[in-house]
Amino acid sequence: MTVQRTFSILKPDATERNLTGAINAMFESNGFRIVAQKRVQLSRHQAEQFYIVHKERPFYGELVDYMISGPVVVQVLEKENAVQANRDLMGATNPANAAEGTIRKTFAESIERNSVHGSDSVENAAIEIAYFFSGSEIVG
Ligand code: IDP
Ligand code: MG
Repeated sequence: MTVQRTFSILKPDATERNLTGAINAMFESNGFRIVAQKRVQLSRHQAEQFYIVHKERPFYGELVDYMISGPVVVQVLEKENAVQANRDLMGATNPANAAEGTIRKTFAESIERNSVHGSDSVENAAIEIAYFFSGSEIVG
């Protein structure tokens, strides 16, 4: 196992319900270190580019509207095997299918308003981290 970094977003449904501390507590109690974090309002362009892989999906337009509907918290999380470990802690995309104890089972409102984003591969983690953070903003 090697220490990895993954990219995380606390989505607008989480900031709206004042859940940023509760979700961060789940990260920290599960051994993640939050090595970078900032609260931002995404522009439409940023949200469109971030989710460009889903451009052809029927939910793309609504997803972009949702992601710019309020502030988000962008983060870098560090842990051994962080990418897969965070996918496991987040739970399934649809909270109806998410396991007990996962963030999405605990907090998500719907398949769209599912509280958190987490990178799905080490390669995408590096791309997503670089999209939002400069090297000097990440303090391990
Ligand atoms: P993930 O966040 O678990 O990796 P993806 O399939 O990459 O899931 O989808 C990105 C985001 O798009 C989801 O987290 C969710 O907010 C939204 N989304 C995914 N599938 C649907 C859907 O069928 N309807 C509405 N929104 C969706
Ligand atoms: Mg995804």
